[in-house]
This record gives sequence, C-alpha cells and structure tokens, in this order.
Amino acid sequence: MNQGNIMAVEIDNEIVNVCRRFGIKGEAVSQSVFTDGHINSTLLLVFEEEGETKKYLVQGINTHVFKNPEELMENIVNVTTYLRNKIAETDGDPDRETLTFLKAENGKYYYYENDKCWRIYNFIDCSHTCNKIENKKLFENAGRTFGNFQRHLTDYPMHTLHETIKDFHNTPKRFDNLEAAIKNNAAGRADSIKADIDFAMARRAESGKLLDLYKEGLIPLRVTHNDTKLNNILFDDETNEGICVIDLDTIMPGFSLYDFGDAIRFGGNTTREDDDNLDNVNISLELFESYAEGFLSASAKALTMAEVENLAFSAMLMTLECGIRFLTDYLDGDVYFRTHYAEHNLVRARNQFKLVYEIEKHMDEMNDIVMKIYNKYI
Ligand code: ADP
Ligand code: GN1
Ligand code: MG
Repeated sequence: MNQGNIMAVEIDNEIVNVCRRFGIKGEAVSQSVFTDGHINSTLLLVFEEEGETKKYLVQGINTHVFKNPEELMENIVNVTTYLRNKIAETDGDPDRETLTFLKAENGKYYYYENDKCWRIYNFIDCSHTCNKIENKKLFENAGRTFGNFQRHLTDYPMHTLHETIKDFHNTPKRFDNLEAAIKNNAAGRADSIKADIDFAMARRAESGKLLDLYKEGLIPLRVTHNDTKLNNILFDDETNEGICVIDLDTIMPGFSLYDFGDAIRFGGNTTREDDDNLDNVNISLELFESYAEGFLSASAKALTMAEVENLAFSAMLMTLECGIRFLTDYLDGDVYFRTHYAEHNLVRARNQFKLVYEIEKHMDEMNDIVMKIYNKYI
C-alpha cells in the first residue's frame, strides 16, 4: 500500500512505449500518478506478463531543474550500486532497501522520447510514504533511516559525485537569488510581498554560519541526500520501519546538518508545508525529539561537536532557505516548483517563515533536547 497521494489515470500509450525502450514486456494493465513531488513527474505502471504482475516506477526527469541527466544518473546508479553491496554485507534485502534502475536500449539509464527524459526503476511493494507524522515513533524511524543512509555512505568516494544542482544548499546564494528576483520582478508581484521580503532579509546575516564553520574546519563535507523530506522514505507496511531512501537526485557532497535540518523543516511542522492557516504552523518539540533520537542513535559517534551544536540551528536555516526559494519562485512567476494554484508558492513561503519564527522562539529548548540525547549515545 502506498499512502502518498496517488491517483489512477488512463493508460497512456506514449508511456507504455517508453517502457518498451527499457525492455519491459507484457500487457500494461494500469497507470497511476503520484502527486506529491514538486519537481519530477512520477507514474506507477503495472504490467501482466505470463500470469505475473510487475510494477514499475516511471519517472519523467525535470530537465529544467536537472540539466545534465547523464551526470545525474551516473551519481544515482553508482550510489545505489554501492549501497546494494553494503546492504548485502549486512544481510539486508538490496531489492527492497535501495532502488534498482533499468537500462534502456541505448545502454543508458535514461531515455529521451519526444524531447522528454525518462528513467524507470523498481516499484517497492508493501511500502508506503507519509506526508504527515501520525505517531512519533515513525519520525524516530525516519531519523534512523536517514542517519543510517549517511553512515552507509561514509566511505563513498565523495569526489566522484557530480554537483547536480550547483550551490543547492548555499543559503547566502539563495539570498542573492532572492535579491535578483526582487529586482527583476518578472511576475510583477514584488510590491505585494514587502513584509515577507523584510522577514527573510532580516535573517541574511546568519545565513552563512555553516559555511563559515566549514571554512574553519569545524564541520566536514559528507555524502548527503539533501532532500530529506519525510515522503522521500519508504516505510514497510507491516513494521513501519523505514526501509528505503528514495528521491536520490540531489545526492552530493554537503553537510549532515542540511539533511537533519531539512527533515525537521518538513516533518517537525505541526501541519503540512502549504497550509495557509498560519495558526496551524508550529514546531513540534515532541517530534523534534523523536527525530533527533533516531538520527543521533545512528550517527552521534561520527558527528563533530560543531555539528551537534548546530542541529537545532540547521532546522531554522533549512526552513528559512526553503521559504526563500518558494518566495523567489513566486517572484519569478512559478517556474521551478510545481504549483496547484496561483498563490501556492507564496502560501508555502509564508508557512515556512512562520515555522522559522517558531523555531527561533524554541531554539534553547531544542538545543537542550539535542544535548540530552547526544550525551546518551557518546
Ligand atoms: P519527486 O522528486 O517528484 O519528489 P520521488 O522520487 O520522491 O519524486 O517520487 C514521488 C513519490 O513516488 C514518492 O513520494 C513515493 O510516494 C513514490 N515512490 C517513488 N519511488 C518509489 C518506489 N521505488 N516504490 C514505491 N513508491 C515510490
Ligand atoms: C522539492 O522533489 P521534492 O518535492 O522531493 C525540492 C526540495 C525542496 C522541496 C520542498 C530538487 O523536493 O529542495 O526542499 O521540494 N527539490 C529540488 O518541499 O529542488
Ligand atoms: Mg520526493
């Protein structure tokens, strides 16, 4: 079962033809679309072949965002191959605990058809994704899953990874982009959002803190996921354990704090990231504690003191950065994130800024929680 938003649609022959390019045989019996992601377009295709049912994830790569599919897929295939070996060594099930990509007839792991770029990988059955935490144990499991993911990749040759999106979590650069978008005012929306711009700009000075710590040698570069939204983990239907980390497009060298902070941004919010009722937006300290418990249980021993001391700060920074990105896209005329209505990016930005405000208010408590858990694991 998959609880992510999924909707049955009519079978599209164009998509079935794409599947043929990847050597998929049999009769297509259903097609569904996942509506959660903001970037790629994701479909589930089910085929019947000689009495057997086979399920595939068919994904249209957003080439406006990922401009070099060759490098993108090289990263992903190399990392998943490496993970397969690690998982097999520890008696895990590589077919379920990492993604397996199909090769197309051109010998590559992506295929252009009618100017669209496609990839196909195994659908992991009896799993589900979540957009909202129903019980805190699940968020602890999420923390452990992302913590283990990072741990598994500790010795991965980082220099071989391509930077699929340059300066992805460089928050000062994200501020520069916001400033440029205000000047350009492409969609004519700048005048109406002065208060939102002021809120962001008031925090510009602290946006380079992690980069400064890196320059001082206090936090290291690691192989990181960089998009640790809760719905980028598949949970086992029976056990609710996190089984597989998905959405691997942004695996790049980064700071562990990016992964921690971004997970809190999404899963620690008391409501969804596009709730327009700002009274609903708050940081759940209970959920923060659960995630920190899971994450630190898997990674505490490997972290530097500066990393530990900035876990709570990273939640604020990643939320601020995401808010800035939504606001920038609103100013640009919604050219990056998929939106479902005209003000969607503005609603998302305001939601994120409210969460920043709440995290700032609770920063001391969040730091205390981190230290309490950290001391248990060292
Ligand atoms: P996006 O970049 O658009 O977020 P994702 O790779 O995260 O795309 O996929 C979108 C959704 O599709 C996920 O949140 C999840 O619900 C579902 N999904 C993706 N990969 C798999 C898989 N291998 N098995 C089962 N469901 C999957
Ligand atoms: C995008 O692809 P998806 O929906 O998992 C975005 C993330 C943002 C997130 C906000 C490549 O993630 O960086 O944090 O939306 N991915 C990319 O929800 O930009
Ligand atoms: Mg995703």
